Amino acid sequence: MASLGFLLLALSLCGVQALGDPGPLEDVVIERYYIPKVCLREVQMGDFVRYHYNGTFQDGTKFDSSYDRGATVAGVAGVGRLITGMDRGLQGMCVNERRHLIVPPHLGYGSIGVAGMIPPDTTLYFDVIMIDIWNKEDKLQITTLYKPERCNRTVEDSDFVRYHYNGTLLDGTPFDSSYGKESTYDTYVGSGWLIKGMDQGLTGMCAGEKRRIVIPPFLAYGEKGYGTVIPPQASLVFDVLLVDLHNPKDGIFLEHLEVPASCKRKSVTGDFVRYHYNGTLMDGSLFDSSYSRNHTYDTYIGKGYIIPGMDQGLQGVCVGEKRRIIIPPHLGYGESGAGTKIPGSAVLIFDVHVIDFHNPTDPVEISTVFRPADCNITTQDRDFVRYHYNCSLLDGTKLFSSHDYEHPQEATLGTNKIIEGLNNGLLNMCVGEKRVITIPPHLGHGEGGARGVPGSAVLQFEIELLHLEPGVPEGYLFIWHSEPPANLFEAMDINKDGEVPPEEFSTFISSQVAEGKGHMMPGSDPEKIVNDMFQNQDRNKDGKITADELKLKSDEDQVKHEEL
Ligand SMILES: *[C@@H]1O[C@H](CO)[C@@H](O)[C@H](O)[C@H]1NC(C)=O
Ligand SMILES: *[C@@H]1O[C@H](CO)[C@@H](O)[C@H](O)[C@H]1NC(C)=O
Ligand SMILES: *[C@@H]1O[C@H](CO)[C@@H](O)[C@H](O)[C@H]1NC(C)=O
Ligand SMILES: *[C@@H]1O[C@H](CO)[C@@H](O)[C@H](O)[C@H]1NC(C)=O
Ligand SMILES: *[C@@H]1O[C@H](CO)[C@@H](O)[C@H](O)[C@H]1NC(C)=O
Ligand SMILES: *[C@@H]1O[C@H](CO)[C@@H](O)[C@H](O)[C@H]1NC(C)=O
Ligand SMILES: *[C@@H]1O[C@H](CO)[C@@H](O)[C@H](O)[C@H]1NC(C)=O
Ligand SMILES: [Ca+2]
Ligand SMILES: [Ca+2]
Repeated sequence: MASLGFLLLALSLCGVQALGDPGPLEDVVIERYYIPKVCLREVQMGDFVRYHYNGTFQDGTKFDSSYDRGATVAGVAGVGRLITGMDRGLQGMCVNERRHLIVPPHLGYGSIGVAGMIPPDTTLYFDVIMIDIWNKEDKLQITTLYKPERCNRTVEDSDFVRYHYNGTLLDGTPFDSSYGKESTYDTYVGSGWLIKGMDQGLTGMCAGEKRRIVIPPFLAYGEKGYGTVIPPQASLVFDVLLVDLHNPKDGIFLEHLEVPASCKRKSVTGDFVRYHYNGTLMDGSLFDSSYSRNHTYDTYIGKGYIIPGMDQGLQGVCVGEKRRIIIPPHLGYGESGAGTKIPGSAVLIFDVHVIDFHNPTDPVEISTVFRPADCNITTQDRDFVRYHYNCSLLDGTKLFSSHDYEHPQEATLGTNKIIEGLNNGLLNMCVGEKRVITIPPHLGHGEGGARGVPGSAVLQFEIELLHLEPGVPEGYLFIWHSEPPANLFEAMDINKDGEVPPEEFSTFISSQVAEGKGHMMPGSDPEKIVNDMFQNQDRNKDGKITADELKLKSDEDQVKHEEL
C-alpha cells in the first residue's frame, strides 16, 4: 500500500491529469505545488493545524471554501477528526506550503456523501494552504538573533522592561509592531501584564539583545484570539529587541572604572563637585555630555540639586576618579523622562570623570615637601617674600608658573595682593622650604573663576620660598626693633644746628638700619621710603625737621610709638 501510494504521488507530480481517467484512486493524491524555502516544522499526527482551503468537484465547481466563512479552519491532523483524505493530505506540510489534494470517495464522504452538498461516491479536490502548526507538547521556541558582548544583567520576574517588537503570525502576517509608535513597549515581566509566552520569552534577555520568540497559542491568546488581528489558536512570532531593563527595587549600580592610587579624601554630602560626564541610555545612545559644552558640571552633592541617583552616585568619589553610575528611572527622570532624549522609565548610564571637589568649609591644605634643617625664621603677616610657583588644577592641567617670567613672584603678605589661600599658604615658611598648597575656590578665585581659572576650581600651587624680609605693620614705613634712642632729635641732628635736613635724616635712618636697630618697609625703593618718612615729619614743609615737629608727631599717635 505504501509503495503504491508513493507511486501515485510520483505520478501526480508528473501530471496525472494528462493520463486521462486512471480509474478509482487507492489513496490521496498530493501535489506539493508550493514549498517555502524555510520549513521549520512539518505537520505530524496529533498536531493542531490552521489552514485555508477551497474544495471543488472534478468539473471545478466549488462545494466549500474556508474563505467564504472568512476564517481559517482549525483542527487536529491525523487523529480521525477530519475526513481521512484530509488527515493524510495534511501530513508533512510546512507553514505557507500549498497543496493540491485529490481525495477518492472512500477517503472522503464515501457512498453516502453530504446531503445537499456532496453527492455519493464523489472524488473531492482540495487546494490547501497551511497557516499554523502547533502541538500541546510545544514549548516556547527562542532563537537568539543578537547578543551583546556585555551582558551581565538579564531580565527576571518583576523587572520592568522597555522593548521594541515586530509581531507576526506563523505565516508571516504582521499583526502588531512597536515601531512607528514613537516609543518602546514598556511593561513589567512575570506580573501578569503580558501573555505567558512573552513573560517566558523575555526572561533572561539582556539590554541590546535581539530574540525571535515563537509562542504557541496556549501561551498566547488561545482559543479566543485577539480582536480582528489574532485569529483563534494562532501561534505568534515576536522579534524582540530589549532596549532597557531595571527593577523597581533597584538602587544605583556603580562600576569603578579608574580610581587614582592615592585618594586623600572621598566626597561626602555637602561637597561641591566639578565633573565631566557622558550620559547614555542602555542602548548606547548619548543623551547628554558635558564635553559638548566644554565645561564641567558643577554642583553640590547630596542636597537634592541633581537627580537622586547622581546625588548618591557621586558620594565617595576621589579627585580624578572615573566611575560609571547606572541609575534606574525612579532615581532618575521617572516615568515621564526628560526632554526629547530621555524616554520615560529609562535607565541612565553616566560615565563620570571627577575633576575636583571641595567643601565650603575647607581650609587651605599645606603639605611640606622640603623644610631646611635650620628653619628658625619663618614668614609672618606683612613680611615681604619672593617665591617660585607652579599653579595647576587638580586634574594636572597647568595654569601658570613663575618660571615663565623673568623674575620670581614677589609679594607683601597680608596686603590682599594675592588670593587669600595662597597668602595663608605662604605663612610660617622659611627660605628654602618647598610646599604644595591646595586652595579651595572660596579662598581662591571663587565661583566666577578668573582669566584661565574655571569657576569654583580647586587650585594646587607648588611653592618654593626664595627670600624673606620682615615687614612693618600696616601704615608704617619703618619700625624700631627695640626702644628708639632716648633723645631722638639730638641723635638725628648730626651737626647740632637744631635742624634736620633730608641729608641728615637719610644718613641717620641708614645707620640705624645698618646697626640692626630697626628696618624699613620691605619691597619698595628705600630712597623713596626715606623721602616719604621725611615728608611725614616735616609738618610745615620747609625742607627741614625741627624738634617741635618731631615731638608733635609722636604726641599725636602714641600707639605708633615704634615709628618715628
Ligand atoms: C481559494 O480561492 C480563492 C478565490 O479564488 C483564492 O484567492 C485562494 O488563493 C484559494 N486558496 C487556495 C488555498 O488555493
Ligand atoms: C557588570 O560587569 C562589570 C565587569 O564586566 C562589573 O564591574 C559590574 O559590577 C557588573 N555590573 C553588574 C550590575 O553586575
Ligand atoms: C522590525 O521591523 C523593522 C522594519 O522591517 C525593522 O527595522 C526592525 O529591525 C524589526 N525589529 C526587530 C526587533 O526585529
Ligand atoms: C570647545 O572647545 C573646542 C576646542 O577649544 C572648540 O573647538 C569647540 O568649538 C568648543 N565647543 C564649544 C561648545 O564651546
Ligand atoms: C566621554 O566621551 C568622550 C568621547 O567618546 C571620551 O573622550 C571621554 O573620555 C568620555 N568621558 C568619560 C568620563 O567617559
Ligand atoms: C637656628 O637655630 C639653631 C639652633 O636652634 C642654630 O644652631 C642656627 O644657627 C640658627 N640658624 C639661624 C639661621 O639663625
Ligand atoms: C615648577 O615646575 C618645574 C617643571 O616641572 C620644576 O622644575 C620647578 O621646580 C617647579 N617649581 C616649583 C616651585 O616647584
Ligand atoms: Ca642739623
Ligand atoms: Ca619743617
